[in-house]
Amino acid sequence: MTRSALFQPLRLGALELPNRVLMAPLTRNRAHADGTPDALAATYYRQRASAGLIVSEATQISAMGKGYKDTPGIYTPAQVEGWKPIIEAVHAAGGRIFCQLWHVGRISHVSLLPGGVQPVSSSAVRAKAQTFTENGFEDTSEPVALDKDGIAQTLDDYEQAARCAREAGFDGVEVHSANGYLLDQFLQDGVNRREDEYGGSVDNRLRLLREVLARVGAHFPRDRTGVRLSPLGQANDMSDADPEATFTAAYKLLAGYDLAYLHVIEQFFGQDSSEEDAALLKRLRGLYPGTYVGNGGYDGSRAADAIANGGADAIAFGRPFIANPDLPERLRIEADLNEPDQDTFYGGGAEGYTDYPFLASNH
Ligand code: 8OZ
Repeated sequence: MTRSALFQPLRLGALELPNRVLMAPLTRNRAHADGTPDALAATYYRQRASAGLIVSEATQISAMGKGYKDTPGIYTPAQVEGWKPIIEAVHAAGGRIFCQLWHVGRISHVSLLPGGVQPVSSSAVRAKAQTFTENGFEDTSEPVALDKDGIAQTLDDYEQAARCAREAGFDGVEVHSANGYLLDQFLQDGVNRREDEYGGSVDNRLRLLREVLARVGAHFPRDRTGVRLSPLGQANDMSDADPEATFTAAYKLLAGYDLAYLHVIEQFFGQDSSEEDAALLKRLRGLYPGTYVGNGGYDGSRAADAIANGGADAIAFGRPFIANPDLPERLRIEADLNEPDQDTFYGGGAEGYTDYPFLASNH
């Protein structure tokens, strides 16, 4: 199988992508304490502008949405001003960038939240998970269940973040509903024990996602909105009594939305997926007729195969894009890849961020 399937243009909602090699959202923890991105992010993202689409690192929608040290936000004027030159740099280099809208819910720590308040979630169920704070890795704090006012506030925050993303100049937004963060905490019943209209039936557990999409829709049309899900995800202490039923409902819901794309984490780094997992993903895939972006465990040839056989329309690469700013060209010519250095993934400066080499011919 050749790599050519990766380089067929793709209509993704309102956008025309020159290739199907997407940059996955990647948390890098190099923003300032107030959530403004660092100026160096313009270099980092510009270097990767040959991606069919860049999805930004997860970006909190509010102060309560923050769960890790030095992640960026998209809810204040200073943050909007901070993102503008980054987006301009990507556009000037011929690229496209969506903002990943993120609320961590219970995956946070009191030291990261305004006034030291407890994190929020669907239910007051603490995650057996860690986050990183000014003091290194720490256990996540005990959350409180969002009440009706808290849900209303959270929806206002999503809308405000979408407004800010639009003002900053992002080409679209990806709603992060994966990896055990707030929207996943409502979706999956291992956390969601609510007895109101946000809990119980899967239709109820999907209510917050529907409401978030409605509010984000005030600023980005659906053809500039993607959603990320992790149907196999046990990350951040997630579980569901019946993942197939839950994610069948989620895919069917989103299939009716005419989104720019559905982005699915199919495999987690370092975890082999079982045959049952692969079969489940395939059954779910069959439920989604729109543009489908796969992520996790792909290399160039598996990605090209998946696209050629209808398994995906595009593939988002994470770790390979950290280490290879010119990843599409390297995949096209089957060049060697730089190896990512895990020690510089989270936090720090230019090292391991903007200093990975391009191919000699490809500056
Ligand atoms: C790695 C470290 C911190 C956060 C995710 C936003 O898993 C993240 C994340 C990844 O979606």
